Amino acid sequence: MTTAADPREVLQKIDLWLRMYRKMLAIRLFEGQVNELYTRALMPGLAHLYIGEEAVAVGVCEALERSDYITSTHRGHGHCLAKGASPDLMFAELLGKEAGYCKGKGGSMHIADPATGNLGANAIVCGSAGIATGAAFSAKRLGTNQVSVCFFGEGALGQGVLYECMNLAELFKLPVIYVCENNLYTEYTHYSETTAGDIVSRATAFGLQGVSVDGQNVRAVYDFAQMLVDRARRGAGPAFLLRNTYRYHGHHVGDINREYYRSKQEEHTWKTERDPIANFGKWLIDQKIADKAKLDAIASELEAEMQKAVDFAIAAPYPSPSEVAEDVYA
Ligand SMILES: Cc1ncc(C[n+]2csc(CCOP(=O)(O)OP(=O)(O)O)c2C)c(N)n1
Repeated sequence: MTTAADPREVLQKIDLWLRMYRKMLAIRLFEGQVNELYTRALMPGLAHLYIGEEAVAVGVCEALERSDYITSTHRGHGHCLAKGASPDLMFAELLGKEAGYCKGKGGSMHIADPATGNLGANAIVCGSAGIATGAAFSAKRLGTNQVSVCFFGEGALGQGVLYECMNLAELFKLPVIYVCENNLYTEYTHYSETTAGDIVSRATAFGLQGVSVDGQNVRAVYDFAQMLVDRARRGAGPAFLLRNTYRYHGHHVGDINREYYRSKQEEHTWKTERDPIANFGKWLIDQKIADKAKLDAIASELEAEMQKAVDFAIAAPYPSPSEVAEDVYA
């Protein structure tokens, strides 16, 4: 492998890379179980799978401290797990159980976990931009040195609130990073049909630092995220990070027949040539950081962990009907 001068730095990097591999795989296996729970009619409602996009959440969250903030979207399981949420409590939330992160009253699109700095998923497209920006504002005013990351899909580029937030963030030099996950489709429409011009220029026009990165390459995502997080922590202001990525499944778990808006060939190419986990695994093996047996052992461990978490959630009790109106603010 290519080495840095200091052996401790090399070891730290190896730990980081193996951790990122493990986390990406954990998200993929978690999501596979979600699809299974939906198919077996064990999960009420729908879920929006993040499979294919794992490198974005993991690369960004690895650059954050536990106390840093994130806000998430309707496609948020990957963000929650990458920031440190427990799969068992997430499955419990998805199944509407009392043990879930929101006592089973939020479900897939409303998972929040203040202990890991996760201020919440949000079913409203771009609904969390104001929350992430407000969190950065409070961090700056209180001098806590925290950074805030706002994850959103490219569909959110059509929401005016994003531009109000970026304008304010730049004026106040807030420690916030807007992470746009461009997975090419806003529901069933290719983004080129809804989004004019260059995406990053929309942020640089306000003076934000803007960067575009291959969202399928976790090392690149991490490196750029770390640079922007350090910059924000130093007080140099907000940034916009565009990640080009792809969702393998439909817009939601029920979106099975997709050929009227994208081809099977396109899906096949992304899955076979650009898969973030397979390609990173190959790289780890090429660099002799891990061998196939080690990666297989990680997979077996995670599969068992996810199965245990699902079993926990299935067996967990529902909240009592008498508290149906408790903890509900809308
Ligand atoms: C304000 C608002 N408008 C419309 C919707 C319906 N809706 C749910 S997800 C979605 C598409 C979001 O696309 P994108 O932001 O690119 O995220 P992706 O699903 O690709 O991750 C839409 C239009 C919504 N939830 N909120």
